[in-house]
Amino acid sequence: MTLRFGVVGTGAIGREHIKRITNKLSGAKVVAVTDVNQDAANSVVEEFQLDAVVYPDDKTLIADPNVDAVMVTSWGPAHEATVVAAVEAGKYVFCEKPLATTAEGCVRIVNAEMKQGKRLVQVGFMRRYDKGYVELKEAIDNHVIGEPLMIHAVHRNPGVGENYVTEMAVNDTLVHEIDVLHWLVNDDYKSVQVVYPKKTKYAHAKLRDPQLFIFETKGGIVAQVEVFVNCRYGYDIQCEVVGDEGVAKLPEINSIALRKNEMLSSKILNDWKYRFVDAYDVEIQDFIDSIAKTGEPNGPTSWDGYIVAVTSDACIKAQETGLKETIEIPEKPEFYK
Ligand code: NAI
Ligand code: ISE
Repeated sequence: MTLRFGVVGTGAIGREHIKRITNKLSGAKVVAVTDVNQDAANSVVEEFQLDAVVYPDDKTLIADPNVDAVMVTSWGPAHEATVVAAVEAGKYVFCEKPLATTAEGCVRIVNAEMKQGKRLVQVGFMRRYDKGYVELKEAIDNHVIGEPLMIHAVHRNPGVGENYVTEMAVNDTLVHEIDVLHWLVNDDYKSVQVVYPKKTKYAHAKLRDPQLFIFETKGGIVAQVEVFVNCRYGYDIQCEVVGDEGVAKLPEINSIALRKNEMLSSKILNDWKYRFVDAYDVEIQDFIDSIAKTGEPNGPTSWDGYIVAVTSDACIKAQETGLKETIEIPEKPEFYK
């Protein structure tokens, strides 16, 4: 069986995913695309020589009987409407983060999916497919480091545009840690506090940068996450879990150690598309394969997307108040267990 994708949003990551589905992965092809910028949609068909229809909008794309699965790679605020419409039409959905920009929006998606009676949606939390995070989780699950006590994590981007404001450190960037850290340690968040260190001279007026998020889980683990999106030197993701029997740390990326000019150096990447290239491949291949095998996607669910949205709301409140804010994680429905 070939899974036929319709792609909504042919910007940066939309093009990356179209490229990997077309040139690298197996069991799927892109048969339809749309973008509010029709030139972008047309150019992607030309660039990757796709045998695909260019639709004027998501509604007409979803209605195409040749589209089995909708890939949502438009801007975050547009995700909810497309995902709900696709689920109501009974289509599979691979949605990039965030699932929706509000917790209420995620609830509407969860309800629409439960009404269909089977899992249709996978959210693009690709770190769960990254080799380093998978090894870290195995070490934790196998009690190699004993009981996890603390997590130190770093999420650094070289720079951001003028449209990236303080809240986006949560909705656009921290969302990856919100999802992956509680998954790593099998625990739920209880509270969050935000501390603003001295501001970098490279951040514009509407952006506090860097920011430090301090989470506490129900089990008592403290996770501190630095988000620094104007670090200049590269794209740098770090994660260290401290246990009572040892410490496990995300490996550095594979690179030769260069000895030259009285220096010992190794490479640092500069973009998410390179740092997580393998993880994106594996996550989308898993989406394709599990639908072929079981009729349902197997990766992060709409419920996971909802939990991230609930946690993000508390983080944004904590950004505003400077106080320790409670995170109320709702009970998971049987459907998602
Ligand atoms: P982008 O701005 O490069 O591309 C978004 C595209 O969507 C644009 O071409 C825009 O015209 C189109 N679009 C917007 N609203 C639309 C609508 N209603 N219908 C059809 N097309 C629409 O943005 P980028 O970087 O590709 O991000 C897209 C999504 O992917 C975002 O939600 C972002 O958070 C997520 N993302 C995830 C990453 C990850 O590491 N998992 C990395 C980068 C982005
Ligand atoms: C981007 O949208 C991503 O999802 C990247 O993984 C993240 O590092 C970056 O901060 C976001 O802007």
